[in-house]
Amino acid sequence: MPSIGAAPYAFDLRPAAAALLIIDMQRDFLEPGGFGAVLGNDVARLRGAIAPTRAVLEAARAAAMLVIHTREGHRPDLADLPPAKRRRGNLPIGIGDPGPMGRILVRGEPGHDIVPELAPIAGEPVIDKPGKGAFHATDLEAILRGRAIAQLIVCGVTTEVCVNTTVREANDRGFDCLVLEDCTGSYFPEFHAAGLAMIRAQGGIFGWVAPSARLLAALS
Ligand code: TIU
Repeated sequence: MPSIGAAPYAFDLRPAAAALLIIDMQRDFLEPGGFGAVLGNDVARLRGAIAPTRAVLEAARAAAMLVIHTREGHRPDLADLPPAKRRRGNLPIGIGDPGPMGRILVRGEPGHDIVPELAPIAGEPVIDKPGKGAFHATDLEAILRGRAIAQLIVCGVTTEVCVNTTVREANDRGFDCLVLEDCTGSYFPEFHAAGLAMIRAQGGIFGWVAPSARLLAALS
């Protein structure tokens, strides 16, 4: 069983029981003109996570590890968009409105797609999620249980929003989460640091945190 140096203590990886979960690496969050930019954020802050996540994705594929991708977004008729989520922020352009990459956070639109560097391949489930957490209103848990997955290697954006929400949901469902710090990102450096600190605090109250190089070494 490979032992991965992590905080707050070593993570014992069981590759056959582990899945790589890549959260919301979508053009709407990582490229100009999407939801992240509409919220007033500098999307360049997230792009540093793409290359390390790509390396982890290739290693997971080589190790025949289950890879799951998520996308935050809504039905074109917006029937699954809570009015509160739509209203939030009093934005001039919000979810469902036309933007430079199509309708913001709407399934099937270019901006909703995963960035090309991390595009899913055949056999990798893609979870379309209407919320911040990947377990809310999705079949993620059924897919994981069906494959006897107990450990999640977590990458994606943003650290304090969809990554943290998902890790907390996973933790309450009994999954062990290892979050790869350089494969996550936030528009706010201080929230990135705090989001990772909150996961590993109190003896790993929500999970473990490690640099991706440690996982790559364990898988090689
Ligand atoms: N705004 C922000 O930081 N994040 C989101 O809205 N969604 C995700 O984190 N995926």
